[in-house]
Amino acid sequence: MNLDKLKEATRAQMPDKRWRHTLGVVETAIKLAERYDGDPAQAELAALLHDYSKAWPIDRKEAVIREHGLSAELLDNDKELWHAHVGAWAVQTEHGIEDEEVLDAIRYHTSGREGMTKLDKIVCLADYIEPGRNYPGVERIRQLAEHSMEEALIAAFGSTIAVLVERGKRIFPLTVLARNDLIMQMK
Ligand code: DGI
Ligand code: FE
Ligand code: FE
Ligand code: FE
Repeated sequence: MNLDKLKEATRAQMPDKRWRHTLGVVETAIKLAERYDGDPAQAELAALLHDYSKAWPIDRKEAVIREHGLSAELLDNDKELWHAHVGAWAVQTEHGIEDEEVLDAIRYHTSGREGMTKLDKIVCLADYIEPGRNYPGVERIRQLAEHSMEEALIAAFGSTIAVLVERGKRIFPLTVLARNDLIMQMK
C-alpha cells in the first residue's frame, strides 16, 4: 500500500482538527523512534493510522466490536477505548495492513498493555505529547520523554487514571497493568 494513498484515506475518515493531531503524532513518533532506536517507518505508519476510526459514529464502532469478535470487555468500558481496537481491525481489513506490531501499536495506543513493545510506547507516548496537545502536565511529560519513554508513560497513564478517578469513571484494567509493568521496568 502506497503511503500517500493511505494518508488520503486516513484524512477522509476524520475532521481537520483530528487530522492535524494525526500529523503531530506522526512527526513526534518519528522523532521518538530516532531517539530510542525504534523503526521510524513502522512508527510513521502506526502513528498515521492510530486514530483511523476515532471519528466514526459510535454505532459503527459498536457494530464492528460485536460483529467481528473484538474484545467484548470493551463494551463495558469507556467508549473512548473502542476506536483503538476498531481502528486496528479497520486498517487490516480495509487497507491490508498485516504488520502485527503496527496493528498492536494501534490497538493498544489508548489503554496501553502489559509488556508494551517499543513501538507501542512510541505511538502511545507520541499521542500524549504531540505539539497540538495542551492539557495540565503535558510539559512535564514532554520533558520526561527527552530521556525515558517509560518514565514519561508512567506519568501520562498516571494523569489519565487521576482524571478518570476524579470523574468517577471506570479504569480499563490494561491501563493499570501497563503502568504497573512500566514501574517494574524502571527498577
Ligand atoms: O484518541 P485520542 O484523543 O488522540 O487519545 P487516546 O486514544 O489516548 O484517548 C484518550 C481518551 O481515552 C481520554 O479521554 C481518556 C479515555 N479513557 C477512558 N478510559 C480510559 C481511557 N484512557 C486510558 N488510558 N485508560 C482508560 O481506562
Ligand atoms: Fe486515540
Ligand atoms: Fe493515548
Ligand atoms: Fe490520538
